[in-house]
Parts: sequence; C-alpha cells; structure tokens
Amino acid sequence: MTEFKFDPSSISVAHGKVVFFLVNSGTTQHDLAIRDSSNNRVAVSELVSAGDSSIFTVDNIAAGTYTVFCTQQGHEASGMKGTLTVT
Ligand SMILES: [Cu+2]
Repeated sequence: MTEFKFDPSSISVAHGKVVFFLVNSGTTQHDLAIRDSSNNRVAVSELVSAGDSSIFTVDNIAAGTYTVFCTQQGHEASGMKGTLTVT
C-alpha cells in the first residue's frame, strides 16, 4: 500500500479463509476493505501505519468478484482500490 494504490491491485484467491499480508510502504495510514458487487462491506482490516505491516484474516469469503479499497478519506477516489476475485 502506498499513496494511492494497492500493489498488486488485482488479486485472485480460493474461497474460504483468506490471509492478507498488508505492507504499508507509504507515508500515511492505510487499510484494506472489501465490498461485494452489491456494495456491502464484507470486511475491513485494521489501520496500518506508514512503514508498518499487518496480518488481515477473512474467515470465510464466498466465490465472487469484490472490490478492495482503502477507507481513508479520499484514498479510493485517488485510485486506492482494486479487484479481488474469489473462486
Ligand atoms: Cu489509503
């Protein structure tokens, strides 16, 4: 995570338990939230400070196409989002 993007911005995983290793290589706080195609927020990580890292576990995610985004003000609009494909 940096200002203002996720790298990689496109992620594919198998359904079920998913573990994200979040690394904030930027200069401000970021998080990673997941919303489904109906705009329901499925999960959100803790805030990760600049230079810090965090394990983010989602216990049971169903197959589908999701959007990942940063919930911090203005970050998604600045490009901090991506696609999570769950098969
Ligand atoms: Cu952010």
